Amino acid sequence: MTLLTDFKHKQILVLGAGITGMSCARYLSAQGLCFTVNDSRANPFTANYSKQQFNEDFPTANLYLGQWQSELIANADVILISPGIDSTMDEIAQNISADCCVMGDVELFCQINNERGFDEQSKPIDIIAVTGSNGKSTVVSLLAYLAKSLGVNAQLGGNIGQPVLDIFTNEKTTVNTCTGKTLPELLILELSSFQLETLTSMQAIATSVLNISDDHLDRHQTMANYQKIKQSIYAQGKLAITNRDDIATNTPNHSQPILSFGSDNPSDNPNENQFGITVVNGKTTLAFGEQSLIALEQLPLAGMHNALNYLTALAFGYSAGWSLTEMINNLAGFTGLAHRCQRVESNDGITWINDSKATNVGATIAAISGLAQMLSSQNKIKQRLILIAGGDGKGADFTPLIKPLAQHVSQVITLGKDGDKIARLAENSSKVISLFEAVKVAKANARAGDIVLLSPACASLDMFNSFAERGEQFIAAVTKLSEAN
Ligand code: UMA
Ligand code: ADP
Repeated sequence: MTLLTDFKHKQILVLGAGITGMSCARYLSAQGLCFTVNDSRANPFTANYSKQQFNEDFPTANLYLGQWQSELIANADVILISPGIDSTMDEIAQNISADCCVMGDVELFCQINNERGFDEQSKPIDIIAVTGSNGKSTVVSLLAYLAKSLGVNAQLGGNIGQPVLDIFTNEKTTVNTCTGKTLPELLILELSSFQLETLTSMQAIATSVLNISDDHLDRHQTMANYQKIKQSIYAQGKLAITNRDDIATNTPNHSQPILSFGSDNPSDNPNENQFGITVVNGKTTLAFGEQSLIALEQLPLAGMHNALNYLTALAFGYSAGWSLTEMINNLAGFTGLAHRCQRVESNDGITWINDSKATNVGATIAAISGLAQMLSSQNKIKQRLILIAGGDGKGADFTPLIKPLAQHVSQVITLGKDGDKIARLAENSSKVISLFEAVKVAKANARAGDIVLLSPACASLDMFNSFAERGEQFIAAVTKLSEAN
């Protein structure tokens, strides 16, 4: 019996009515399955969606908003839970029956995808899967860019904001104009720790934990637990891609084939499959084993963290059988994603950098070190770095910031719920109540040539709807004050 045939006889409950929950609803509805949706918030929908629209789209589904429904949870045979919902919270955990199957949307996708392998008419979609504390979106987007350049019919999915079940929901309606096929041949999957918590059935070609630094400890409690959840990705792939600079990314399975990347010289032993950094004629260059690939100065994304992102993408492409030469030829065409260390236009001689996506300490350290490295390589020792940081720290330990702040940052301007905790770590800090004020204070203190970096080390949700909104407001403030010059 297939999973979906089995689902016909089950009470299915979708917990969460956000991006994920709605994609589950679309998928279940397209399969003609009955389901109920429950969200603890009174109005979880975005401005262009409503309860009335839900009832029109899914006339046979029930929708319960405003609180968790203990009876519904207790009676469910299958619960499809959104990643942002913690299944261990009392109101949920205490009501789930012992024989209820709790899974995430990615798990459901993978179980259905695996079943495609049992049917002679179909074939599972190949998957490459990326997790890590930072760089996931950059790496998967770079991979998707390379796939397109190489003519591979690939699709992005997962935490990047594209729920995977939509791939199957749209199967009958979306035809790729180049290939004439309805499904992609490859899914490039970004996975958060939340999604990994409910995932066990993925059978990927290759997986990677890019790096591990303190994040989401308000949910995962300890670093050991967070690391274990991240590492669970490796058991669900044939080949593991690990980071030699970060032992926390190692795979616990010692018999698994491994490719690795790191900022050191790669081993020239071809059996070790190492991507790394080497110096050729004085130029820092990406390399694979003894083969040098491309000088970093020819690539648009700066900083050692981005050099590692390039190497990871190459390692994934290599594991999927793509030509290294073709990938290298196309690497420079990818110019990066918004809100990740992006320069903001201004006419005041100050270099304003929007790194609003730095929602944890690791990302902010990478930004500070990358910019400090850039200043020193250009011999700009007199230029100063001013940091704007703060927001919702998600229970993080901020102390790893102490050293980079002392070494490279002349002033820290803090805001938001946990701004004070960051201010206490620096000698020269100022507290403000809005992002606009932060930009004003930075501008008053910066000289031409200085860098002002928004890299909050915190989530944005205490003051903004998203990191993107925070970044947009930063750009607007810089532009407004620049025009007033
Ligand atoms: N909800 C409750 N009660 C709660 C928590 C949530 O009712 O206590 C409801 C909310 O009202 C909302 C729904 O659950 O209606 C939201 O579910 P969700 O938080 O899982 O969010 P989605 O809209 O489904 O988006 C999720 C991911 N969000 C989170 O993991 C928090 C998105 O990642 C992802 O893009 C999307 O699925 C598609 O896969 C965002 C994210 O912030 C970008 N991820 C974190 C990160 O990158 O650090 C992990
Ligand atoms: P994620 O999807 O994991 O959040 P992003 O690519 O969106 O990763 O980048 C998030 C933040 O992390 C940005 O501030 C970015 O500059 C920084 N960053 C990107 N790649 C890395 C990396 N390899 N190591 C540390 N920080 C990184």
